[in-house]
Parts: sequence; structure tokens; C-alpha cells
Amino acid sequence: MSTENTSAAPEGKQPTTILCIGMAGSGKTTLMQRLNAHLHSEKRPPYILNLDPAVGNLPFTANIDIRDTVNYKEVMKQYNLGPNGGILTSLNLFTTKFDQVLGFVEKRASSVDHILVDTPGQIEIFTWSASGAIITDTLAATYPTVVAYIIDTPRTTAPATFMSNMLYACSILYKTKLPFILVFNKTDVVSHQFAVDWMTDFESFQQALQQDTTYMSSLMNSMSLVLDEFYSHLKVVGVSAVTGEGMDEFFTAVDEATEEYEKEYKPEIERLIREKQEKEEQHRQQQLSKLMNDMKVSKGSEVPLGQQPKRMEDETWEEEDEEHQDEDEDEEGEEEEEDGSDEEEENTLLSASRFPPSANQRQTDAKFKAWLTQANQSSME
Ligand SMILES: Nc1nc2c(ncn2[C@@H]2O[C@H](COP(=O)(O)OP(=O)(O)OP(=O)(O)O)[C@@H](O)[C@H]2O)c(=O)[nH]1
Ligand SMILES: [Mg+2]
Repeated sequence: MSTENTSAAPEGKQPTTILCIGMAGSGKTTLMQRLNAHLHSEKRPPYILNLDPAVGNLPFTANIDIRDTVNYKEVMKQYNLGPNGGILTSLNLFTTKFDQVLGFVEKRASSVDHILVDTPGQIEIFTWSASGAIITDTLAATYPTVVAYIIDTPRTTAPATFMSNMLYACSILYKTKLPFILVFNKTDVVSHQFAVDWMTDFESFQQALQQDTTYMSSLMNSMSLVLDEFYSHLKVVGVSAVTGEGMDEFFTAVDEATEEYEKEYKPEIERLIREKQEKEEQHRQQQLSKLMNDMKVSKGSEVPLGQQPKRMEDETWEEEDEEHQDEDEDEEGEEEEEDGSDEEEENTLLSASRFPPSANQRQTDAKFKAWLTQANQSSME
């Protein structure tokens, strides 16, 4: 895949990418539809990407739909896979074309404020797969990107379930390292106030935990201490994808998260990209000097196996130099132009000869040669 698009963000106005991630059935797709409708009503239509190959019906029209590129059921059949393997393989196949996808997004980037991304219901397929990471990192390196972690509020009222969901959110935050919004969905059924209380008041969560008498409660007690630190990095909103409640709060949180991205995440992402480029350049230079060394050993000709290259003998270096000196002296009377070109060739070889093999290397080579001779002899016997 080309990395052209990943390192250079397009100039001018930058839309914010909202990655909708959440457990199966938490309401990601319904919320995408609600966000789409809300933005249309404000005459700010978003650009939409659907990355869920297994979705039956989309309640909105996606600008780019993974289902147009890969047929998930066909992938399952052809590769003999189960549903999860089918989704993962479809996502992998789609990711190989993601630079083209980014090209399409880029064409519309200056005319939209938001890029909405719906992800597969099997959350781990997106969050813990290589292709999910490539898509997330590529988007985050190109546009301000925030994670909207959707939670099914009515199904999170038990302290243990709440805690598991928060731990999962925590792991995604540390994996993506992107600004994070906890979106408590389905507030038309249950208000998310209990969750806000638990997150802001440590004592109230402890009280809720005390009512839980299972063997898990002591573990949960310790885990809740860890999560207390995690909560401080989060924005929390309650929404209903069905009634449209909480849309303004959601977009306020998105704006704040975008600012956070610009201030904290973008410099870090740019530093990582720079570091990667420096490492690649270093590696290239190492390969180049290795090549120069090899050229010195063979002097541009093939070195037959088993025959010790001339320079492996200690004295070779001095002898060679002396030889060259003699040659130079012999040629002194010749035309100046010719001398100039000889000098250039000589300098190239000299720069390569600054890296003679170490004493250790020569010892290893000598051992290898002895072993090779012995092996040749025994095969002839
Ligand atoms: N009452 C209520 N139901 C909702 C809300 N949002 C989604 N649902 C319902 O929750 C169910 C799952 O919604 P989806 O939008 O398909 O959830 P999803 O996260 O995209 O599901 P997967 O893609 O399968 O993981 C559907 O029956 C929705 O109607 C909401 O805000 N309130
Ligand atoms: Mg969905």
C-alpha cells in the first residue's frame, strides 16, 4: 500500500473523523443514521464510510461501503471461514485498497466538516486487528480523528457489566491513543446519570459494588481504582439514537476532542512519522555501506566460494596501497585528464576500504573456510 497519503495531511480545512466503535448491538449504525440526519438538518452533510461487511441493511447511504468491494458471504465460502473470520478477511481485503479510499475522501475533504465511520459489530475485529489499526492510524495521520465509544446504557446498569465495558473502553483508548468520547446510547430507555455518578464519585461506585457479593467484587474493587485515573481523560455524553436526544452535546464533545487532537495528538503523531522516516533513512544508509563493503571485497567481480578473498590476509591492505602508489608513480607522465578520472575511481574504493573486516570476523571466516575444506574432503572420500 502506498504511504503517500498517510504522511502528508491535505492542506486547508480539515474534517474531523468520528470512528464509531462499540459492542455488538450498542446502536452504532442507528447512531450513525441519527448523526447523519442531524448534520443534514444543519446543512453540513458528512462523508460516510461503512466498514461493516456483515450489515444487512444500512439506514443511510454511505459514500464508501465495504460491501461494494468485498462480498462477505462469498469470502466465507471461498476461504472456508466462519462469520468472524469472514468479517476479518473482508476487512483485510478492503484495507489493501485503503490508499484509494483515502484518495476519494481527500477529494471531498475540503467540503465536509465530518467523516463518519461505522465499524463491524464484532468490536475486536476492528480494534485488535492489523487492518483495523492500519485504517485507524492512516485516518488519524491524515485528519483530526476521535473515537466515539458507544455504550448500550440499559445493558450496563450492573456494576460488573459497567466495569467490563469501561475496561474495554480503556484498552481501546490506550491502543488508539486518540481523543475519546464515551457515548451512552439508548438514554430514552435508561438515563445515563447512574454512570456519570459512578464515574465522578468513587464512593458511589464502591457502594454499588458492595451490593455485589460475588467472588468478583474484590477484584472489581481494585480495578475501579485503576479506572478512576482513566475517567479523567474522557468526555461523557448521553444520547438516544432513536429520539435524537443529546446531539448538540455530542457535537460539542466532538469539537473539544478535535481541539485536543490538534494540541496533543497531532504533534505526537507527526513525531512518530518523523521517527519512522529517520529509521528508514538510517536503515538505507546501513544497507548502502554494507553494499560498498561487499564491492570492496569482490572488487566488482565474483568471489568463488572457498577461495579466500585477497584482503583477508592482514598485509593485503598495505600491499595493495603500495601497489597503487607504484602504479601512480608509473603513470605520472601521462595526460592530466586521464589522471583525474583515475583519482575519482581510486577515491570510491578508498572510501569503501575504510571498513575492513574486524579481527573477529576474519577468525570466523577462517574457521568457516577450514570447515568447508574438511566437508569437501569428506564428501570426496
Ligand atoms: N431504544 C433505543 N434503541 C436503540 C437505540 N439505538 C439503537 N437501538 C436499537 O438497538 C438495536 C441495535 O442497533 P444497531 O444500530 O444495529 O447496533 P449496532 O451497534 O450497529 O449493531 P452491530 O453492527 O450488529 O454491532 C436495534 O434494534 C436498534 O433499534 C436507542 O437510542 N434507543
Ligand atoms: Mg451496525
